[in-house]
Amino acid sequence: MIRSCVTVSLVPEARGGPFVFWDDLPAACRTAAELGFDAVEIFAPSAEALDAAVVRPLLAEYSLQLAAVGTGAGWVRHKLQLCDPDANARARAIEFIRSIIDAGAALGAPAIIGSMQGRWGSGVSIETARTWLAEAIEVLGEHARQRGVMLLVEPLNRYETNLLNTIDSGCEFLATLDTRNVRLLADLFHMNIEETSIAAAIARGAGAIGHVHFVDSNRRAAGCGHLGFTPIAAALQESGYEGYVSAEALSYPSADEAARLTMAAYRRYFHGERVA
Ligand code: LER
Ligand code: MN
Repeated sequence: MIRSCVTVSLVPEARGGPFVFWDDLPAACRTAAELGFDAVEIFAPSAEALDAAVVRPLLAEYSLQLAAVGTGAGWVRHKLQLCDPDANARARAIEFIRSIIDAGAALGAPAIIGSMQGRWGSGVSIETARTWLAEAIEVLGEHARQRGVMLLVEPLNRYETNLLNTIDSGCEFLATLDTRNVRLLADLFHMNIEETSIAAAIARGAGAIGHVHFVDSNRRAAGCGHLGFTPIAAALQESGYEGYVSAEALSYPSADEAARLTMAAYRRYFHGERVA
């Protein structure tokens, strides 16, 4: 069964970014639970912000799962990324991601590598960047496996990376790895920029997709842009996808309204319900 999830950012530097709830994890969990979400996804500033002693009781209080944790704070706060020309900076990027993997794993959640994949350029060739990215994901994928969770790698649109932009490029990348512990994150916003057909890309990525960012063409809540969700939902269901569709959307017109609209779209497209 495909389950519902909503994002919470605890990263002040990410303000204005595509997250539904902000800053207050207990309040976000309360609203998510009231609206019927199965899980939350946390964009945390550091591993310390994911302290299991604090987060686990909160999730239990509201009967929520933790679907995933983001690592992008390594980029937005510390300008770390896996293809930095400086070997020390690459090592720090790996350490930051490892710390988030550990914190997420203690709560049963996989970590996401999106913006931390970095980019080639500034003296780094595309071949070198691909080699560094593969070496890092190999090590981090196995690290996650030892902690009992998957690792998620997210293709991003061309304005955010020049490495992994499509589900096909993600599948080709995974095929070069020895580790089998890495899955792709299919973000419908990025896909709406890069894919010829979102539904066809999902079908080709069957089995490789481990998480979905459920959002519309303009990064507002699903149903508030021009994506056609009927074929997208059908492709996910027909591909046997059983993970979360997680609202990584702008808190527009407000956080509560974006969450409410996402839940209505989730019920409509994944459960066939007609909800306002
Ligand atoms: C960034 O655009 C994004 O989609 C995030 O999920 C990755 O850091
Ligand atoms: Mn995303």
